[in-house]
Amino acid sequence: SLTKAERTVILSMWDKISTQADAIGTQALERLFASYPQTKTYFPHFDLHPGSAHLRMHGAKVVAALGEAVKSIDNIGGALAKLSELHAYILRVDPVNFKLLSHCLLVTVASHFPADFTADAHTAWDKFLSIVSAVLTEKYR
Ligand code: HNI
Repeated sequence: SLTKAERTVILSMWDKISTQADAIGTQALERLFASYPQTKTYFPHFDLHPGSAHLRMHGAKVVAALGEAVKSIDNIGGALAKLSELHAYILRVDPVNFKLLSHCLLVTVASHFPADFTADAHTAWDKFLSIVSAVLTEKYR
């Protein structure tokens, strides 16, 4: 779990991230679909061209969910319980894809806030995204 120092890093960087939430979500998805095109198979009903309305809407939703996790950083499982059921029982996204999206989110945050993205911040975000991914994949069987 996150140390007190790691929570502090996440909470303080979130203040900045939330001002650019939609752009960060959209860009992370653009990186996901460009670098790992196999992930596009989960979105046959979306227009996945860079900057499309679907990408922007979905990017905003993903980052809003991360914001809920940040707000409930001591109870991420509770905050994302509904989403966990959606991804496990309805969407059935293979868990390997969470590592790919987490990586793209990490790179996007780093590229927006290079000065904040120290090695310690990198560690904190990597752990936070692993916890979120573990919650969203824990109901698989
Ligand atoms: Ni995910 C829907 C959040 C990882 C495929 N996803 C959502 C929604 C949120 C969300 C929020 C919208 C729910 C709703 O409408 O009620 N997804 C997250 C988060 C992560 C994540 C926070 C990890 C950090 N999702 C993934 C991954 C994939 C994925 C790795 C597949 C590559 N998600 C989907 C699909 C949908 C979805 C598919 C449904 C899209 C739609 O609107 O039809």
